[in-house]
Amino acid sequence: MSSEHPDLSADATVASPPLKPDAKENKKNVTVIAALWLVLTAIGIALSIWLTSALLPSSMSTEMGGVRSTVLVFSLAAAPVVAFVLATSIYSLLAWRKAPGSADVPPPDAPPLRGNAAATGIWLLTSSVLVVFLLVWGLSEWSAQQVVQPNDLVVKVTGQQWIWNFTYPDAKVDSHALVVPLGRQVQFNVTSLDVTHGFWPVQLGQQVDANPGLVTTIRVTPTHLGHFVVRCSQLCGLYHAYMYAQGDVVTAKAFEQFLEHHGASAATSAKVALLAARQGGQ
Ligand SMILES: [Cu+2]
Repeated sequence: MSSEHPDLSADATVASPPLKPDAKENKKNVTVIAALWLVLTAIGIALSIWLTSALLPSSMSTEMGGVRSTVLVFSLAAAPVVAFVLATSIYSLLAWRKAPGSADVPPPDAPPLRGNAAATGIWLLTSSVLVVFLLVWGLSEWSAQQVVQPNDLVVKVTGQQWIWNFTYPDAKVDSHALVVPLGRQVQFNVTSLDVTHGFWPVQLGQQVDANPGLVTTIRVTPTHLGHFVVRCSQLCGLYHAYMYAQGDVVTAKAFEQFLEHHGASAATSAKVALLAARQGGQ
């Protein structure tokens, strides 16, 4: 036993004074970690740009554009921080692990951070700048989404197990598909007939709970023609996963035809769609 294990009874390692860190060795450590940090930051930036584009739903509204740019900016801001943690961790694991058969003598420690004004100052300043920047960005995005446009189109959204119903009160039209005109702000008044559901028109970039006995409002301004998906984002029972509806962003003319097709009079359809035409430039 004693030949295989070092004799710790004498406690020579602990008792001996700490070794002075080698200045040259420290410089090498800092240089390698900095190089590793730069490489990992570059990878993090590339991944942020690629994954934001590849994984997030496409943007079909002003709000979804804001969501995508916010995720991108937050990922870019996080990339150097994550890279720094990874660079120091990876280097520590590789450079300072105990080699097989080597003595149980720990390597000399670097100078302590306590009392190191430069290191703590940079740490504090970087954290503060990052937090304030992200706070200001988040608040300005949030306030931009609170702006109410004149002549917005009101759509009442009602969830029930396990379908969505969309009502256009101005045209007195009901539909199981959500059709909205391009370029005109839509105000969704969201509620539920039974349990809590989650109204989530995915590519429009907004999401809100549909609560029984309560009306919650969100707004979007569609910017692209095409299909989108309406999903339920709250677990609402057995067929929750199948609670989705088709959504379409259409021109003002097509919106008028949709209203007419669903029972609105020609005059009413034209009146509601003309508002869309005036504001959306269709
Ligand atoms: Cu659900």
